[in-house]
Amino acid sequence: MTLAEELKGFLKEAEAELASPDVDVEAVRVAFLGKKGKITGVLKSMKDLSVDEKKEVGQVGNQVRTAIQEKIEEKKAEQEAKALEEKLAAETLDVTLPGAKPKLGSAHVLQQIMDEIEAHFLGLGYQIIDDPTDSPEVETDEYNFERENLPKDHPARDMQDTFYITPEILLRTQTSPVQSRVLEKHDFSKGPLKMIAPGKVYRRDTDDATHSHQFHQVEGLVVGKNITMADLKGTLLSIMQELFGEKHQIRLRPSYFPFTEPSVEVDVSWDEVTPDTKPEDIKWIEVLGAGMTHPNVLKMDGVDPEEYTAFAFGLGPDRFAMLKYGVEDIRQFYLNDVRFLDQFNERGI
Ligand code: FA5
Repeated sequence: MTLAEELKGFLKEAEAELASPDVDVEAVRVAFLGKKGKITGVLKSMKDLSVDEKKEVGQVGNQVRTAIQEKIEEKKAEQEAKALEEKLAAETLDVTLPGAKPKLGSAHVLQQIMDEIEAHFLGLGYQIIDDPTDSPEVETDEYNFERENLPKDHPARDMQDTFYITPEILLRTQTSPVQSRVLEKHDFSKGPLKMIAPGKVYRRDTDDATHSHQFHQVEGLVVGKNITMADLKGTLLSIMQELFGEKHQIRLRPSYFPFTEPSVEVDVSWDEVTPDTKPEDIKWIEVLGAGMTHPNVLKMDGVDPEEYTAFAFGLGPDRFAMLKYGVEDIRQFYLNDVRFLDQFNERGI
């Protein structure tokens, strides 16, 4: 067999090997075209041939090399296409599978309670005062204390120590100063004043399970003609039943605030009260302070106490949220632990 014939035989051999679907294309390339491959081997053995023969074998060698090269490329493309097809078939995308849900946040539980309180009072025709001009968190001693009938030497100031910026400017301890800021501007020719003021307040209280140095209050004030304790009681009963349920009752207990006279503390029944409930079985929880606005406070705000009477209350939404949801430590509201906050996610996610 001449070298040329041998070379042509390699093409047949390579074609036969490449015919198998799973052939290792690279191995075929190395075997035929590699440095130590069959074609190189034949070409190396040409040295004893005549010039014409060398020329012929050289040409055949190149043709066979190119032909095998092409066959290999074809096979490679065929194998890649097949692999892609198989991969696509195996990785079928199920478009009916549910997508990945993004985690949505929700209003903080304290904000939810405040929103409920606001919605209730809006329904009763109250104005909501939350503009920082009328409801500043950085307050003056005058509005926070003096206008609330708490002059500088008043012993009741000890109950509400705060953070001072200067001796006359402080972080407000209560939302009561908003009463004076709004009342002094109120035009009674347009009707009585009915307002609530929700907001943050600060006290130098030591943090514990039921006290925080920063918490929330919602102040309420109604000033008009013939406003009585009965109006106060009905109003407080309505908000308590809104928050805790129709069957809960409230109880007013005498108390003391320098800016109201008489003053009361309000308890709400822990459980529902039915006509069969014995009074001694009711468990009462204290939730807020309230009373009939002191004549001195009305006078300081430019209102004649002979003509107008008023009631006021100060709710603590943090304590409400604790009662409503059975939260045992007020500090939980401020730690920003999402696992805790998620329980109150109004979207239920
Ligand atoms: C007052 O702050 C009065 N200004 C309320 C008031 C307004 C009375 C109008 C009469 C007329 P008191 O200090 O009791 O009152 O606070 C009111 C409510 O705020 C409490 O019932 C309680 O719910 C909440 N509260 C008071 N201190 C804290 C505290 N450190 N942490 C969390 N909540 C508190």
